[in-house]
Amino acid sequence: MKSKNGANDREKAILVGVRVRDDDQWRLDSSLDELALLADTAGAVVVERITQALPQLNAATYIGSGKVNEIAAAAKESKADLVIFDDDLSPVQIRNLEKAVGCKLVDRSALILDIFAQRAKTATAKTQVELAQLEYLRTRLTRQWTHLSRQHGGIGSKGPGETQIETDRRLIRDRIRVLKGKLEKIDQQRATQRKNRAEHTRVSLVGYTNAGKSTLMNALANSKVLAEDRLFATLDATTRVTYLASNKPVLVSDTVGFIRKLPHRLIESFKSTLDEVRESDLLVHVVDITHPGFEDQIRVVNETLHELDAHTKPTLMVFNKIDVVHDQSLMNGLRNAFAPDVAFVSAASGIGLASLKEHLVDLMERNFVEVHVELPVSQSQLVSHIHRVAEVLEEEYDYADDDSGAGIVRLRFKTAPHHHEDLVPMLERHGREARVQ
Ligand SMILES: Nc1nc2c(ncn2[C@@H]2O[C@H](COP(=O)(O)OP(=O)(O)OP(=O)(O)O)[C@@H](O)[C@H]2O)c(=O)[nH]1
Ligand SMILES: [Mg+2]
Repeated sequence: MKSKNGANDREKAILVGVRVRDDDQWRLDSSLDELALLADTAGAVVVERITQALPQLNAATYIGSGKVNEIAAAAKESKADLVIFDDDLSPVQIRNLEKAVGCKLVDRSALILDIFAQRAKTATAKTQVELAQLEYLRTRLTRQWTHLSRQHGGIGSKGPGETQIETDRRLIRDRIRVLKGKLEKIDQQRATQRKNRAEHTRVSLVGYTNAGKSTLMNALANSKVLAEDRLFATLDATTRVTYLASNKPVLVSDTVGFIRKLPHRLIESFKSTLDEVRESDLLVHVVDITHPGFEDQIRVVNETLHELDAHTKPTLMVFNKIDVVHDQSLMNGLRNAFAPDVAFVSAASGIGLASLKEHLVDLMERNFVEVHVELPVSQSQLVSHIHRVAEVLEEEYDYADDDSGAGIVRLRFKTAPHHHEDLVPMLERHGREARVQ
């Protein structure tokens, strides 16, 4: 990793954060702490932090002109290579600020995109990141183009810049089309894989970046997914089988971590990876209880789940890293707040894993749907299918008195919501179904 090399070849960065109206200082500080981690992950070394409280934002430069001068002076003084803004800026604001400050300037989204680009390993992740980057670039080019065309506007003034930008835009558009096509193929492959695994109950590990999802996945499934003390160690979904208390296997998926102000286009580009979350039966929301801002992180994860339309899924809250925390009253408070669907673990040392599995079974049982159905015995294939995807609690055959072999089978079974959805049309066609909550 670049950032582990000597400090000399690392870019020097100044961080800038803004507090608007009633944002509190603590929240700004913790957001800047996180921005510093992001900068480090991207390979830069932070030389200074500059903050400003503003009654309202400046359309042209985001911050006030006095602050712009202060940043310019600080950049000169510390020989900074770049300035990183904690909020997203418009292309115009970036251009104005770069001119005034005299060095490269990036916003939070661009920084996150850069990290994703550096860290993407799998073909899927690389394709998703490239798409997000091009979408980001495209919005910039569009506006720049408007700006240039106004500058050089008028008859006979078609400047070379404009032609170049038009060519760039076309190239970007073409490339975006190719990447979207690639992702569509990946989506189809993944959908087929998911169909092949459809008999299993599916659980996704979700949570803030660095919460310990991959470590937990490794502990649950005995796997060796990369887990490290870096933001965005995982950029693609990995799925493994694990066994809970019951003899039915479940599929656990480790996914990309969430972060405050995750660029929207990244979420869209990561659709293939995040479909895993959307199509799960249950979620395990992993929280780093040692992080001072873990409550904020929970909120950010919940908001992102909302954006993915996965916020209504049955969720087990799992507070991780309890090997480091010994605050009993904090844990009691959390247990009460999230009861009954809460567990405390140390994924790294294995503490609490048995209890986590019990909680997961419990959550599953409470959210699974119980079905009573009567089917003609001739529907033996459907009956076998039910045995595969559900836990059959009762099964009773009733044959007609004649020798025709006709008769009915009464079944009572419990199954995951997604199996129930698939089964309903089949059951409606062949039997009389009664759903019991
Ligand atoms: N002390 C302690 N550290 C842990 C525990 N679980 C994970 N960690 C550490 O937390 C860091 C992040 O762990 P990961 O499993 O990579 O976290 P992640 O949620 O997968 O992170 P991303 O993939 O970046 O979103 C690593 O340095 C782990 O060793 C734990 O139970 N206790
Ligand atoms: Mg991970």
